[in-house]
Amino acid sequence: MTEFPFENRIWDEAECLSRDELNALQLARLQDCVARAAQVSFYREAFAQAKVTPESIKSLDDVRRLPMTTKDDLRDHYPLGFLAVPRSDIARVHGSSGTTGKPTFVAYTAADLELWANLCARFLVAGGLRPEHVAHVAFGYGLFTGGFGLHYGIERVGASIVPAAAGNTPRHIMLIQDLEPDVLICTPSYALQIAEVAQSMGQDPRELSLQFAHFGGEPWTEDMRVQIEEELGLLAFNNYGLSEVIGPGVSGECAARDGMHIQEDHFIVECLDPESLEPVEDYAFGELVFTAITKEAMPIIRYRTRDIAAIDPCPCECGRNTVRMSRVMGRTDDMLIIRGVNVFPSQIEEALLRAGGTAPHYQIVVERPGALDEVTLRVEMRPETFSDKMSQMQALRDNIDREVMSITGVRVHVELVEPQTLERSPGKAKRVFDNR
Ligand code: DLL
Repeated sequence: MTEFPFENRIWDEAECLSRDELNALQLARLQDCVARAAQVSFYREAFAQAKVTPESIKSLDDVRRLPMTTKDDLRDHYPLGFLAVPRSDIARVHGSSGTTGKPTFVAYTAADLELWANLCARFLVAGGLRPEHVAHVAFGYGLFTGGFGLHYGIERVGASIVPAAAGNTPRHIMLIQDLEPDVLICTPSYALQIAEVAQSMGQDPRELSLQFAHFGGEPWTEDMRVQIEEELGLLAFNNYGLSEVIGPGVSGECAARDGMHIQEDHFIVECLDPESLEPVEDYAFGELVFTAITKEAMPIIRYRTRDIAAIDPCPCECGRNTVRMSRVMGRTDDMLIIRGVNVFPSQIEEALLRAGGTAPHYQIVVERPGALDEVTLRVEMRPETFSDKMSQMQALRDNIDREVMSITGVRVHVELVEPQTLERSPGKAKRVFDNR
């Protein structure tokens, strides 16, 4: 038995359904979902083409007969062409930013918002949140689903909230010093920024009141978890979600911290080879595809997330029988192909943390000056290792180069930059600059 760092609690009995009960519930909900999705012209046409009706869905495997949905499909029906309910039934709209300038909107009925708060409450409780806690939310409150999603989840648990929102790091530190929250909620990269700014203000981040953290919204590595936990003196939990599917609350870690439980009574997950779209084996990495089977405003069918992760079907010691997803290794659209080799930014991050001696702030710049791709890895030095001695700097560069080579098989040009010179973001960190 794994020793849990705190008492294991379950928020909702539905999290512990047996596999048979869960499958029966998923099938009934999938049939309903297909009936509701037929209100959306995109799906109505796609169902007709694939000859699918709600009655023709006889087993969970039939999900594979349904059409897929991509971000481009949502964009093509901008702003709200995927609504399955009248506009007057919409209680709230959120959006995810895209590279095209216009966001992709997602809509919620009052019942969807109720469900969403419950889903967030589930993973927060699984990861140690209790009614007596104070939670500091440093996610943006706005179209981004992070702030409001987590906010109402915390409220549902009955804990108290400091809705600090994103940006102005010294102010976050002041609020944490004065209001003494137990739990920090933000992106993992922003947690590091909070630790760094606290240090520069003469505040040891380990001395702050924070005991737990729930991080999500961007990929991070296990080494990064170790580093954040050391720097801030807390226990960090991973949670995952995306706006198109609901926002945060799709999955999250329990006290065992061995994968994120997917909330399968509301989302059917598939893990597919992104090229062939055939299912991959259990534990193998593939693209996650989700069907949101209970959402009213925008039931989404087989949404291609572009997130690469693996699925572990084993029941967990915490009592939940839901499948668990691994950390997201990267996104198919984040994956760099360097001289023919696939490289994910998370692999570079792992190499940097292994090499040590630098701050966890980096940029990957890819260029093609001639026929070949060239990668420059710009890494910030730590103030204490920032040294004028050429020989020490060279040794550090060589070390990083060796680790990157051993993890990715690709040689990079390492550029060490002065502390505090790479741009910070209060939300998701931008790591890759592909100038090819
Ligand atoms: O980031 C929802 C969210 C907010 C989840 C706060 C957790 C906490 P989007 O802005 O639509 O929604 O971005 C979704 O972010 O497809 C992943 O690529 C990435 N992502 C989210 N959580 C994680 C995570 C929110 N824990 C996209 N690990 C997703 C890795 C994550 N990547």
